[in-house]
Amino acid sequence: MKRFEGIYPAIITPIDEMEQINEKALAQVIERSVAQGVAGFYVSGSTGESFLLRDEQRAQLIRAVCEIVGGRRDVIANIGAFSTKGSIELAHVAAKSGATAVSAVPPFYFPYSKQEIVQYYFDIAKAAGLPVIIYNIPKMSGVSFKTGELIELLAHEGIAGVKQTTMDLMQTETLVRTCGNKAVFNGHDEILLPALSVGVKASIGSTFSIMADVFIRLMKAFDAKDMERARYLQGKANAMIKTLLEIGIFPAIKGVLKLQGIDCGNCIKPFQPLKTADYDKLEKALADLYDG
Ligand code: NGF
Repeated sequence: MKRFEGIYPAIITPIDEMEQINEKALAQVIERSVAQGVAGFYVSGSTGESFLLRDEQRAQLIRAVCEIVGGRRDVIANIGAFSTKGSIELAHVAAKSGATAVSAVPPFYFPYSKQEIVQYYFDIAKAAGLPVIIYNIPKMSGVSFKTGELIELLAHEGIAGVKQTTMDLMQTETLVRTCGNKAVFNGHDEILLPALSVGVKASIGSTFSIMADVFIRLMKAFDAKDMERARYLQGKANAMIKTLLEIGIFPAIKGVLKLQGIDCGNCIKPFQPLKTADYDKLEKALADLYDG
């Protein structure tokens, strides 16, 4: 079973004024993260505005990320779509493009039974030809897995892990302890340090695209048992995350990237462009992040 360890940016999708994917900016975001030492990338997730992209754009994005990364790092592609068939089609794109694994948000909007959701994952695992990582994000998907349900899903040989975008650290701890050979990813950047303390080894997050260096140093401090330093770095990151959340996490991340010299455009409408006052706040938060 493939082991996943380290920091995985959930990458944004750079777009131009026509809402077409800007592959040049995508390459810049990826190269900067590779240089910072990330373990891999999570593409076409929430941060990538995947549910605002057309199907062919999601396929284009997955292909482009795999091509740019070129096997140097892991690529996990979120292929979760409204239907099982749609998810499997994207999984085939990911497999052909050389992705390391696929991930899938549970089917949402319609109220499915747990049995239908479990079958959705089993169907993907059978068809994908790649390890499958469950995307547990109750706040966005509206699907709340009980811990026992996740354990049951993780027992399937095709399911390689779960991405825990939840503050429920008790659930995360139980999964780490009981599903030994499966990957349990932290999914909330603001609780990376507590997640490490319950045994998590890998984290997928939106803010890693703008400050992977801070989180990589945090993980190193944790491994070196330097808790004071690790807490300091989590605090620094959290002050930035507070500002991002106040402005709106995804538009704000694109705003920071612009300030850092990579213009990724705005978020797809109905998201609205940032205002000058937002950029002022982000500029200050960035300066605070790197002072000392
Ligand atoms: O933005 C959310 C929504 N979660 C992301 C991350 O889990 C999204 C998290 O990094 C992701 O992995 C994806 O793009 O699919 C937060 O933005 C961060 O912790 C700030 O709250 O829950």
